[in-house]
Amino acid sequence: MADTNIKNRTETVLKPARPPLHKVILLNDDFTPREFVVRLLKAEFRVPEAQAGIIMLTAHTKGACVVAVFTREVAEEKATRATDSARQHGYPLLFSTEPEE
Ligand code: TYC
Repeated sequence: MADTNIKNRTETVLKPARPPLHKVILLNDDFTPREFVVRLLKAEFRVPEAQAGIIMLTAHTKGACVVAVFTREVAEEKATRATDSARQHGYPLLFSTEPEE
């Protein structure tokens, strides 16, 4: 008969590791208008008006603020896209990315 004793068997099920997340960070500058920052956060990151205002003010007062977290590729793409959009409007606004601890 086949081995029917299922006692004492162990099985290791390996789950695929979750990809590490990266933060998109909004940096303050002295030139970009507040309203433009809020508009860009809403358009590029789909952040609601109230939250966009809080993120903008946090960056304005503290120097930087985390906007959102994504996989590395998506975070870099969104940061580049948002920064490019600011450049196209003539503003020095900068978004950067860094890995989440
Ligand atoms: N500091 C800018 C001003 O006073 C506004 C601003 C806020 C710019 C946040 C960038 O990430 C920023 N016009």
